[in-house]
Amino acid sequence: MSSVKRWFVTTNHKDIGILYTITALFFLVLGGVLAMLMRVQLWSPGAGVLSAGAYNQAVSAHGLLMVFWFISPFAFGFANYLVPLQIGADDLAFPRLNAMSYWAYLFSGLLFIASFFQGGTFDGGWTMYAPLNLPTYMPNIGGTTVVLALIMFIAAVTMGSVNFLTTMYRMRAEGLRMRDLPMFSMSILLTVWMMLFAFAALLAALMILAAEHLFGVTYFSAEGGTLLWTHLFWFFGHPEVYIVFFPALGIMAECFQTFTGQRIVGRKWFVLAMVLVALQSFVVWMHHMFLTGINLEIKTLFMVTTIGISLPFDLMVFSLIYTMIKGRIRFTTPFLFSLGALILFIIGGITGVFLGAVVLDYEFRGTYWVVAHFHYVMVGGATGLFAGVYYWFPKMTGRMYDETLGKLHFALYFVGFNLLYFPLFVAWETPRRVFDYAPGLTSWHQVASIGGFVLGASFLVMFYNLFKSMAVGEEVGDNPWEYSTTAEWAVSSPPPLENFPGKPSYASGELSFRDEPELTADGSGDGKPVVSVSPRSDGGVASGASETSSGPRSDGGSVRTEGATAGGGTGLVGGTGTATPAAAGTATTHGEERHADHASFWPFVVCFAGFLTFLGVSGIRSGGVYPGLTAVGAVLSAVGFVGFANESFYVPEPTVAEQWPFGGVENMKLGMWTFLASDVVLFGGFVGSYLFLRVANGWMHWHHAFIPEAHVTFPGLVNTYLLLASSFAVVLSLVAAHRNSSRGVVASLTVTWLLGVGFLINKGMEWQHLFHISTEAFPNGWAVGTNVASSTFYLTTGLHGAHVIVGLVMLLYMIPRAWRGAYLDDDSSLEYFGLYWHFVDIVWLFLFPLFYIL
Ligand SMILES: [Cu+2]
Repeated sequence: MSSVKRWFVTTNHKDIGILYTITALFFLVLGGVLAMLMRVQLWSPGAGVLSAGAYNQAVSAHGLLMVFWFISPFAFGFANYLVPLQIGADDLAFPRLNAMSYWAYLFSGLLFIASFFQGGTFDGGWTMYAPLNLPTYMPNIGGTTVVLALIMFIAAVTMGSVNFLTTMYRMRAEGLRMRDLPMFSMSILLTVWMMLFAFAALLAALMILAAEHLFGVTYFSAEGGTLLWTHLFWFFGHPEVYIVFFPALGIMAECFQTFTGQRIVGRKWFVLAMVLVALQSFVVWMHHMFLTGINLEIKTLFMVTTIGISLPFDLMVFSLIYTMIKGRIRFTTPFLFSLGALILFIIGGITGVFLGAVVLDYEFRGTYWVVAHFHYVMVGGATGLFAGVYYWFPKMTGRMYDETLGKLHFALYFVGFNLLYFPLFVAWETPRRVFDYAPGLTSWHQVASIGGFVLGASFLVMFYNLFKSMAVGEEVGDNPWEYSTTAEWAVSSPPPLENFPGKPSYASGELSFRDEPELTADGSGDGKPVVSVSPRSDGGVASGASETSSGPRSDGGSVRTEGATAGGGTGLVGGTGTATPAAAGTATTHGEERHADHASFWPFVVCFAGFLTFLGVSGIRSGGVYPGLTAVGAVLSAVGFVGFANESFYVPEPTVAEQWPFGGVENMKLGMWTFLASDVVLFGGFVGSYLFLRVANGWMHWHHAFIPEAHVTFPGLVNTYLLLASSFAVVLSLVAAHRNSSRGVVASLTVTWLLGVGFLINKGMEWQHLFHISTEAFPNGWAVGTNVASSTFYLTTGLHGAHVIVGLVMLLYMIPRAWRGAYLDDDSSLEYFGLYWHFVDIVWLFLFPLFYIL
């Protein structure tokens, strides 16, 4: 395969990790250039380098690009590359979905860049507050494109989250308990859990916003609408802080262990604290809304939860500090970046408590105090990720970076960062997001601007170092770090395509590799055993250090054999270190063969088609090339999905793996569960918005003033029966499959399909009728944008209808297959479809009373 083509078709997690990392660095540079433009403008009051409008665009694009397109995808690059290695898996659970996640991410970023050329990009700030985010204040097509780009980005995040959760729960090496996950993998686990729910809430907000731009619905311009936006946004936005920071924390913990030769002190408590923060992050969002009219009792409650979240963080900080005190520090570049991240985070955390307190927040809100605090936390997180760049560079490239240049990068970075942001605490009276300020603050801003340029320049050193080292750096073996212990260091650098020589196992208490009969594509298997043994232990234990190796291992450190009786230990090779490079070589060759038929072009096609479609939709109301683009994109999407669905793509599930607590659940089923969990939050966002707006507009007033007489219960009731009957038909298809009756399966699926189509026809007739009523109160019909009630009705039931349509499309794929006799031996596809279909029905059971009866 040619090397260019390889990157377009790869589904291997390591390749995708590299693609994610490089793409994220590209967006870092883009966001960084915008930031430098801002610092030039702020050199002196009224500098006049940027116009007010251009400054607003620079601020907004910088924030959005850094928060969404740089920092989390950068962490996802490491996660893709390392999590399967750390947990002993061959790849992620759904490799094609993983590739699709990357391409959706890339094309969403390109969509963002396209927005700059559509008369101006989004200029309402990265928090996108209503009503500034509405077309009234942002008539540019570019503003709409950014909303669509974010929606596409969330699609990427959701695919990634579902994939990582399934992988980490179902594909761990034998004997690796959840609590013993290496710190980085643990941090990614918690990150993707938070992502799954937080981004679904943002998706609800953005879908509504897109509908305001494209169909003229009124949510955020209605009574209570601006407050609704802040609720939706910050329910996502606060967890996002930890989504950004957790991967960095995981890398810091790994680096602290490796470069102090000391296991994290109180590892169990550290992990517990992270879990607490992840949970608590969802109940603190209102501290962003202390200046609204929410009553003081609720504000106080949220002050308590907010300041309370600093307690588990204190525990983590002390645990890291004690790890340094107890260990012997080696001041390598990754350690320096980890330590720097810790220092920045401590400053960011302390200054954040000021903002979490209601009274102080009244003073600091909307000032540069917030800017400085926020950057100490977020860029503190980025600092931890740069530790990861240096830490894993030898693993990814097989070569060592230049330590002197690495330290120079750190020195410039750390000095530049503090010169940039510390003065902003002093100059805190500068108003946020404004391109001018009072003359008395000039000198502080000039120091900050100089710091900004030093910080920017420090990356030139990094890029030079990495490029040079990739070519001529000293070659390193498997493990250049004396005390690193996680499993990625037990394989060669860079790792072979299939990761491990044989089956990784922790059953003996240490990492070893089982003989594994090589599987052929159909899974029947036979062939030469691959033997390799490495005397390493799990992540979390820095057993090389004399302090720890002498004492008994406690809690998270030791790996016991939980449920490891499976296989009875046959073929397990003992724990003496006789790693065989030859065996690893065999595995590599073999891996390439197997990898070849694990390539797929369709993820790229589907996401490129999505890019065209979204770009077309952004300007569809303004005509020109846009409607044509939309049509081309839609056709190509259909081709892409059909190609994707019909491609034979074989991913074996591991035969022996640690799968607590999802042992009896197949990967697909767990994937479907986690996806539906995020879908629950999406619908929750829509239903919550409806309830919020209805209360804000008067619960009963809503019915009398906004809804016409013609809106009756009957069509909704008919639809309830149709959907319930269709769910029953899906159950019958499973019964038929058990009875080995393919005609039965076809018949019941067809009935399901017909009932679903009936549902849509009935709904279409109802809508058609409502659109065209002509009464005294609604002379022009009751259309999507007529009022807030019609908006919530059409949009929420429309989202549900779209779910029905997706289900019907799935049926169109399944019915012909059932006709050819599929699903009789293996009815799991019927079951997964059933999960989805029943979910859609259950949602309707909530929507029906809310929108037709109450
Ligand atoms: Cu917050």
